[in-house]
Amino acid sequence: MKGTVMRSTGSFYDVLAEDGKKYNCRVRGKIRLEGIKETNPVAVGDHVIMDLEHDIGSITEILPRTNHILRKSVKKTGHSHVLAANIDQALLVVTLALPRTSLGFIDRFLVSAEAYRIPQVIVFNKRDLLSEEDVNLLNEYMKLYESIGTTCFSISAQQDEPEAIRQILQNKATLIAGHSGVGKSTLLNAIAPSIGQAVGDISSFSQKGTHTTTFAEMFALNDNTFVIDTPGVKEWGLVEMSEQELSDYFPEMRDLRLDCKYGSRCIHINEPKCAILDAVQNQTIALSRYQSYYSMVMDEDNRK
Ligand SMILES: Nc1nc2c(ncn2[C@@H]2O[C@H](COP(=O)(O)OP(=O)(O)OP(=O)(O)O)[C@@H](O)[C@H]2O)c(=O)[nH]1
Ligand SMILES: [Mg+2]
Ligand SMILES: [Zn+2]
Repeated sequence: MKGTVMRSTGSFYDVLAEDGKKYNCRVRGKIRLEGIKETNPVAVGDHVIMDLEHDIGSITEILPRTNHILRKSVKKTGHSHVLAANIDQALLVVTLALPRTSLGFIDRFLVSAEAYRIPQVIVFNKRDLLSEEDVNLLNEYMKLYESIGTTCFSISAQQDEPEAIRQILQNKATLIAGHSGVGKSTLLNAIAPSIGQAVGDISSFSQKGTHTTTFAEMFALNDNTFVIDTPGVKEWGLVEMSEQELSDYFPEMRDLRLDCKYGSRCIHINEPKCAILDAVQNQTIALSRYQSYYSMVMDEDNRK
């Protein structure tokens, strides 16, 4: 029988099978997708084949993935963790305060998703907590990200009816990501109360966040609409990519870089007649975006 992995605890998997029922499964034997060196062989969102014996399932095969999104292991073992597979869209929840999400973090996330050709959405949450000054900053950020083609929303998941966000989720499998405490689970509960995810307690909630959600879990909103709630991440390790490749994943650099004097060999750091550096100079490329680019190029850990 075919099914989709809805939840993984590392050794057990909840699989939503073709018959519409959920089964608790284990992995039988050694199954690995070819060329994958991740710590978890089976990820949320995977389409699998399972055998059923007395209501207990065993996953015997992982069907080919259309994509997967990785998070580098915290320990630098060279292994990565597959956060989810077969996703159509990645929605990043961010907050300007409590906790603060940096632009560097946002950019790393966008680049990771772009590298897998997964369309991105940013939700700026906790609008109710913002001062007038913060709102100005928020508007600036939204303008910046909309200008590079990212869909942005600003809401209070606690107070608003998130109808517009509900709409963009329709008929897709969407990964919900972001730091711990930004309100990912709160947002999903507002979108569909039946999800009933636990939400961080305000009294125990520190600025650092306390990891209320501990496993990635997929929920079906209807037959074709799925959302994946994930535990908060502190940092995104990038997929390994070459220096030349990186600017391909910045939409505002992608086309411009063809005009650099050194063409595809230019890494836009200090080369003469660099179209990217010129664009930063005349502010067609935002300085914050270039700074993110620069720190990623300089980050040895990401090099192939
Ligand atoms: N003021 C305000 N608080 C919010 C809003 N959304 C969420 N919160 C609060 O923020 C805290 C964290 O919310 P969660 O939904 O648990 O955050 P999370 O992103 O799922 O966190 P992890 O599961 O740890 O990754 C809770 O106390 C929520 O009540 C909002 O729009 N405004
Ligand atoms: Mg959560
Ligand atoms: Zn250049």
